[in-house]
Amino acid sequence: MDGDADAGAEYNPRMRATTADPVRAVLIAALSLPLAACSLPYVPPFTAPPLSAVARLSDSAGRAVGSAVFLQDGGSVRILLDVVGVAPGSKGVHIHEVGQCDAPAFESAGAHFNPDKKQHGIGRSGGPHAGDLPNILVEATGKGHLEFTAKRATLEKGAHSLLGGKGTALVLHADADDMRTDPDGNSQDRVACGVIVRAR
Ligand SMILES: [Cu+2]
Ligand SMILES: [Zn+2]
Repeated sequence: MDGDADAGAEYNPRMRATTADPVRAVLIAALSLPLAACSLPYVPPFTAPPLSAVARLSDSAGRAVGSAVFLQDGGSVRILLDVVGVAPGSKGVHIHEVGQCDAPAFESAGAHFNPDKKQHGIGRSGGPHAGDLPNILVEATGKGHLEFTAKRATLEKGAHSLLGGKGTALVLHADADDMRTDPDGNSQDRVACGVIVRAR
């Protein structure tokens, strides 16, 4: 187990001004917020930070087009996704069941993360997949932001863990997810992908 002193140094707020890494900046900012579900606030070095993970998304040409932070929030996972340089519009985004992003088609990421063998689509009877997320709206500037709490996922151990077995990946699609068509909401091509990895 890592020493608490190390954890305190790693998340020292004074580092915020010097970091140039957007994932790290978002993570540090997020960890600085009080998390309602936590019984104790994160006070380095006295209490441990919540479990966290990150994904850096690359498109089919290998260009970096976004990043996501995953924070354990009680029995759920809070997800904060930012994309840049993406074609505008509403786009499907899901957690897929294999932590492997082989360009250009990203088929290596497999199907949607679905440990409970449900049907696809948020709000659909018989659904959703644990990896189903709302669509992200990408503005004309090519930027988009999504925040969502995945209630059927965890960063802890178990069948719903995003960090177990073959791992998982966050995948952005070309089109919107209709939230009713199996298996992928008719969201078309996989345009970007990032393996979800533990942040520390
Ligand atoms: Cu997908
Ligand atoms: Zn799905």
